[in-house]
Amino acid sequence: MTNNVALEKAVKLLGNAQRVLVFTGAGVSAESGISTFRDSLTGLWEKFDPSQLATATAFRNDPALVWAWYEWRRAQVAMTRPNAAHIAIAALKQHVPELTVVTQNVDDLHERAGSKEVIHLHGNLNAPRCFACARPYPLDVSSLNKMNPDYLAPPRCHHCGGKIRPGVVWFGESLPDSEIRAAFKAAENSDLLLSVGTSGVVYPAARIPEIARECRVDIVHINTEPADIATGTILIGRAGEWLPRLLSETFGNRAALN
Ligand code: BV8
Ligand code: ZN
Repeated sequence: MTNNVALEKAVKLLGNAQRVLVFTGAGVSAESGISTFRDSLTGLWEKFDPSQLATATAFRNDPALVWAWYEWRRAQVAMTRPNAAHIAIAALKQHVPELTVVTQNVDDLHERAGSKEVIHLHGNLNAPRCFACARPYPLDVSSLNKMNPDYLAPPRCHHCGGKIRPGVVWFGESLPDSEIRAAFKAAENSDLLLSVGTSGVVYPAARIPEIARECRVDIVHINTEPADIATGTILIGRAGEWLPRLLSETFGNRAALN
């Protein structure tokens, strides 16, 4: 299916949709300059495999290395801006009766583009907590290291002296119950799933398009690569290009601006 045929189909689906679920992965933040997991991490982190760093074991073994990686990522996010894809997703709210945004990303770019009540399945970089007593730790932006530290001892909990860890869900950790339930419920009850910039390899988040398919929900994928597992309508290309186009073709020219 060529992109023009796929776009025509997607316009029809979005134009008729009452309950839309947008499900995003690292690809939606790529055009803001945030490295995805699949392409080699830029700069300091080329030599590490992210799934080896995004674990509690890695943090136990080398807390300063893991904390430095997350602080580098937090600085990357703080120094960039939402891109046209985040802005179009936020704008969608004005055009569809019911919109749910579920993300695997740990950045706050959806919120900074204007999306409200974003469901973060894998936590977020701005909510660190104590590794020992789980109390939240107040991180202010000024503590962001703009340099590329490759070694940064994590701060200590004011309450128990435990190491502070990033507020994300690591591999091998359970996802927050209410978030994953809300996401699965939306996947069952929506009439259109827009899956944007995700390779669909990480579970249980990757169940979302599967549940949608099992419940006969129409699915539109937007991805720079033709994901072979994808079924439904596939727009191959950048989310920052195709999402605004999809909205303006469906709702008129200024639709994609929030
Ligand atoms: C758990 C936070 C169990 C941290 C992340 C089956 C069931 C349950 C678990 C498993 C299972 N099979 C395997 C597992 C274990 C594991 C897993 O799924 N492993 C994978 C690797 C096989 N899952 C877990 O460990 C989960 N925990 O299930 O616990 C349990 C049970 C009982 C008791 C205790 C525990 C936890 C998973 C969460 C891990 N945390 N993130 C951090 O960020 O550091 S995952 C992280 O990787 C992201 O959040 C995201 O989810 C994933 C990366 O995927 P994407 O977002 O899709 O990004 P990716 O780079 O892969 O792809 C980008 C895509 O965008 C590409 O397709 C590219 O083509 C496209 N793209 C690029 N540019 C653009 C674009 N598209 C459009 N426009 C562009 N410009
Ligand atoms: Zn503590």
